[in-house]
Amino acid sequence: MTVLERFYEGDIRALSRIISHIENGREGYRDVLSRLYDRVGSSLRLGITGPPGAGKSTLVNCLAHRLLKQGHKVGVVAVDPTSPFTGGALLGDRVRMSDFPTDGSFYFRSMATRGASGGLANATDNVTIAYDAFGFDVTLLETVGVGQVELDIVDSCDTVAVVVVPESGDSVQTMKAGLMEIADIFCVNKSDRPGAERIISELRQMLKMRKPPEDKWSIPVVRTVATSTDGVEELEEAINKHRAHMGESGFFEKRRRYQIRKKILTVLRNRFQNEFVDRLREQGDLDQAVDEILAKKTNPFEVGDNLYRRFSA
Ligand SMILES: Nc1nc2c(ncn2[C@@H]2O[C@H](COP(=O)(O)OP(=O)(O)OP(=O)(O)O)[C@@H](O)[C@H]2O)c(=O)[nH]1
Ligand SMILES: [Mg+2]
Repeated sequence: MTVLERFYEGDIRALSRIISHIENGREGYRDVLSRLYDRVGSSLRLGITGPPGAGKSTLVNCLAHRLLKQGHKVGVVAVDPTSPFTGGALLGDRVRMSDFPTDGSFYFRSMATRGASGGLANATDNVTIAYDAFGFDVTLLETVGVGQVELDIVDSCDTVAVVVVPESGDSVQTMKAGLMEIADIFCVNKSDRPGAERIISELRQMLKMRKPPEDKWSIPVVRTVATSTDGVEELEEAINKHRAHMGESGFFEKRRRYQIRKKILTVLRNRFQNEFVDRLREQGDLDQAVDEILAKKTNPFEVGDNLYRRFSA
């Protein structure tokens, strides 16, 4: 049996191999993705983002267990571009992989920063395509909420929960503007710690003051203690409510359409990058151009224009 056939039969090892294949951009990976995409349904993508150590992994762990118990099939992707380590440690110290089923209903992957073909956000998105095609109906994406890559990642989520903690010191005013804008739900985790009330009321105040969003969703603030699972049920309810609201208001489809458009552009951008710039680099045209620029015969802009014209002819 081919790997793809085993994948279709629900073999977790085949899923793992296919993801590596795609992630490393090995030969034929686009065809693989294209075939997988035929099986993509409307698996829910849920982003959990927030500062380092906020309890994201612990929350993801709680949510995954709840969803599995309800009969869902769950894929998890953890993205941590700031960490040189990938692997077991990412799910947090309280999370044991052995607690999860190995019957094909659960899979966890952490994304390596380097070697991800087409950039980290794109590689992460490709993993969610593989999950969806594999039959996972929920994908949980954990990212540290800083920087453009993370914002790009959560951009491909249907619902985004932003996790904040009392002791983070970032009072709401100093919170990264980007984080504010991507939240569909605020989760105040570690609310067993002092300062939880303050941050909750600051968030509520801030939400009251902002102008009503286009989709008319009123962003809830949920308090959790992930380590004791307190409030996780409420977090899940908030997620379900958001999903229902998105569906009823037509914004779910709108978001999906936006995501697909973005994907097409990413695919195109990668092809140009790979097949245009990389080919140039290989052909050594650049060395010659550098010589000419150093000899003051031309400049990078003129060279760029000329090469572009040659390759797009
Ligand atoms: N007191 C308390 N501790 C918590 C809570 N949730 C998580 N923790 C602890 O906080 C630490 C970090 O939790 P993680 O779940 O690994 O946090 P994270 O946001 O995934 O961390 P990174 O992935 O490293 O950014 C762990 O020691 C958890 O046990 C909570 O609600 N209350
Ligand atoms: Mg984590």
